[in-house]
Amino acid sequence: MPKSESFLRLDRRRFLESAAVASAGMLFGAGAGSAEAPARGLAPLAPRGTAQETSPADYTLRIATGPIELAPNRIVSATTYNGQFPGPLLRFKEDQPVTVDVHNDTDTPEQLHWHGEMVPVDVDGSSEEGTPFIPPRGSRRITFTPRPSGFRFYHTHVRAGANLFNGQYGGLVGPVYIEGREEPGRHDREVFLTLKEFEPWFSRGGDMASDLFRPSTEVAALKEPGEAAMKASLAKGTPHGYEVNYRSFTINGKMLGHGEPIRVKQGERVLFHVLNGSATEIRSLALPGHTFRVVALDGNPVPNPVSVPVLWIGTAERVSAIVEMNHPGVWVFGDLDDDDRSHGMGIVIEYAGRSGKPLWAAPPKFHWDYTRFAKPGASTGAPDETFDMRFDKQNAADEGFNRWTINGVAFPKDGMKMEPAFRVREGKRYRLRMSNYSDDIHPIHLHRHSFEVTRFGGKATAGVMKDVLMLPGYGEAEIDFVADNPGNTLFHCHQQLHMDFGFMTLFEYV
Ligand SMILES: [Cu+2]
Repeated sequence: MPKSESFLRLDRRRFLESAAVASAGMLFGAGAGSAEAPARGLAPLAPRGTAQETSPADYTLRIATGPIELAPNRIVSATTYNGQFPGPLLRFKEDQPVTVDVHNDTDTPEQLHWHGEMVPVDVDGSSEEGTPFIPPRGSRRITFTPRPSGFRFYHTHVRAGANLFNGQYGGLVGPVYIEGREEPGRHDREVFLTLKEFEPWFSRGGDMASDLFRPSTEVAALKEPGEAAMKASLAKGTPHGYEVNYRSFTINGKMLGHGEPIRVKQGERVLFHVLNGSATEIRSLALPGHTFRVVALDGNPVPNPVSVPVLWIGTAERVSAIVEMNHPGVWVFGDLDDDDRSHGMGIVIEYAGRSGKPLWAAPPKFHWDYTRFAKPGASTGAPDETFDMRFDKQNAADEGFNRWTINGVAFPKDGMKMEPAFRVREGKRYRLRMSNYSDDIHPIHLHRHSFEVTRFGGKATAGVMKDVLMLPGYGEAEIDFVADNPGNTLFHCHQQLHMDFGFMTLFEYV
């Protein structure tokens, strides 16, 4: 039985249990049933006895905190969907409406964001746009039409701030696959991998510089003022702003060597759908002796599927890549970073008939370049309007955390008070010309729309459609999107520390 069907059956049973609890509440009267009144300003629970409680949902997700076992004797407390990490793989069919019940068994309001899907504001899972919260000890039923096809995901969208149990630091991440009429690439089987760190802690170190991009994506006109601002701050005796580090690293919730290996046969073509579910980290992956034929980025088929020895995956990005299993052995499929890999960021690939200790070998040096997957020589039409976006870091300016600004404005922590900063009209094409005046890489994300990468690393490009883009340190990039999904639209850096401390803004349809 495909995985998704077993989840569906489980969900139906869970729904019946919760429906039984709800009717018991009715028998005991309003007093017992309404002990947990929704907090002020939150969407009320639907009235009892409506269709909402008499027809089962297609899927049920239950948000609750509990223990998850990353390895023997490494059991951590985390908030998850349905008591598991990652959350259940939800398989939808493009353009076929689904109903999802989301129960929140925690004491704090929740938001469930359908990342990469073109859903309305009411469903999207962003309070900044206007999505109602899932109340503490309450639930919310949503119905929407999944689109576009491809590899998407769902995750919490609440602010964590300095609380490392909240937001995406916990286990609230799960994969979504929307089946379209045509699936990219020829393959024998599919494997979903969710990369995620646990046990976060703060440090004062500056982030390590990374040379994952080529050609040199640094722009002197951005670097000089950025470095000068940092130098001035440190000269005043201000330490570096807080960064987050982790003690445990996992793929599909298990540290390297502690989950089931991926068992393969020689000659098999395995399509890996890799999701970086991290709150803050950029990840890399290599499989010794094998290459990855990248067929889709963020779930969208790429115009030019080419083979690469290494995958670089920014926070919230997805890569779908086919690996032809033609190098028999037992291998570590893991992160290039020795320290992260030795703390768990990897999974074992085991060929049939092979045994022994899994082997790792560092791949050749390789730089990541989105334009590699574009059609050579293709160009894109002119936008109707271009917005300039300048991103700045104010070192340790917000109670020891770096404050982030877009065109000089930090998004307020009480996001409800933000006036949309950008205005768009339905049907028009917009270009975002982004300049990063900081040394950090920013995985920028636009909600409810896909965008086309139109300039990267100083090169014009076309045809690569994404919903997250790693903007290099002191780098520039341009992305175009068509305003085709009316309603407030959130734009933010997907690095949790950055979005929580200002790196967000709103687009408004007028
Ligand atoms: Cu960022």
